[in-house]
Amino acid sequence: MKRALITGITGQDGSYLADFLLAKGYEVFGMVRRASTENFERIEHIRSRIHLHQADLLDQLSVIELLKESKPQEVYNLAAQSFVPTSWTQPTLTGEFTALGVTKMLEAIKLVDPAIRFYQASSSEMFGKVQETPQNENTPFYPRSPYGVAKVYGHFISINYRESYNLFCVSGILFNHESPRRGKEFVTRKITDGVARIKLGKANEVRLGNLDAQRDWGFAGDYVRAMWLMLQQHQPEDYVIATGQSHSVQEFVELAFKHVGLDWRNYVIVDPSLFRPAEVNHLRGDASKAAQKLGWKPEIAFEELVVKMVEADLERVRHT
Ligand code: NAP
Ligand code: F7E
Repeated sequence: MKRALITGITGQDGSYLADFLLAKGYEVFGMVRRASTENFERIEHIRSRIHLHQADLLDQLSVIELLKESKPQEVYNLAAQSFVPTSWTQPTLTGEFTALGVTKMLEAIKLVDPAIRFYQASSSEMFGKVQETPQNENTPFYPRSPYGVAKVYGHFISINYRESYNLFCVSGILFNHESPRRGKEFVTRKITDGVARIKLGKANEVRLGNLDAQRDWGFAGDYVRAMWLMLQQHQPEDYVIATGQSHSVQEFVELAFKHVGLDWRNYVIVDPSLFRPAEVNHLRGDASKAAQKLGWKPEIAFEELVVKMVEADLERVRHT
């Protein structure tokens, strides 16, 4: 039985990856940080089938002990401060988790078992003010937030440990991916949660920022499959994972409201306080390398994703 360790297992991607690896027959270990109340909502359904260990990416020794205890063959490093606006209000902490945390895990791997295969959760936010469209593995980075800057560090330190110590490190440059398990502060989930609450009479409006921003949105369940595929290859390489299509925030809003028979103009308020100090206006990825080498392609299209998220929020709000 193969063993995998997931950092960030309580997050959106960690929970889908745990589902995926369990279905593949893996023994799954998850790193969780101590909190005054447990935050295991997304992994409640598999709680009895996974092993949870307390550690923190900020604490080097705890990460070393975690590797010694769990003895994984694969480590998926998904833990990070992942919300872009918070990276402006807590830039140092974001750098410590999202950038230096990667080095702490790599150092632990080098020390405990250099044969471990390592996946780093890189991000399309690294492209930021895009230098070409669509973006591929060779597109230069121009991050536009402290989060994006921290991810560029995590990306290159993974490449550096691969080249310096011959570790099997891969970096998945994943474009935005969403699901009913997406955190409610991210724009897609904020919209679908708002639509459900408005439709069911529990809210009158949803306040949003820049409706013109465009993203290449896919489904998280499809994207965790790509993470696994990257670690099964002979050579460690980096891959862009994306749908190749981009849509504006306004298009997402329109579709979500239309699905429940409402006109979005009556409910959406544009709130300038939600605009960002520096915006990433337009992202669109080219995942042809992943298609060719990994045989990966997304299965859920944009419209289906919007409907899936609205339906899940309607169901949840009805029962709360
Ligand atoms: P998420 O839902 O925000 O989950 C983040 C996870 O990291 C949570 O489990 C969180 O634990 C954990 N974490 C944060 N700081 C930690 C620390 N110091 N020590 C231990 N755990 C810590 O993020 P996601 O959407 O699943 O994304 C997964 C990863 O992919 C992140 O690295 C993100 O930056 C990256 N990424 C995401 C996307 C996307 O569109 N979703 C695209 C590209 C890259 P708590 O539950 O305790 O807070
Ligand atoms: O914003 C605009 C906002 O916060 C998307 C993270 O997973 O994906 C995510 O980062 C766009 C931005 O995601 C609101 O200005 C408008 O242009 O959903 P988001 P993100 O910043 O793209 C990348 C790939 C990651 O790696 C990150 O970890 O939507 N927008 N109005 C809004 N955004 C939010 N959050 N809230 C609004 O009210």
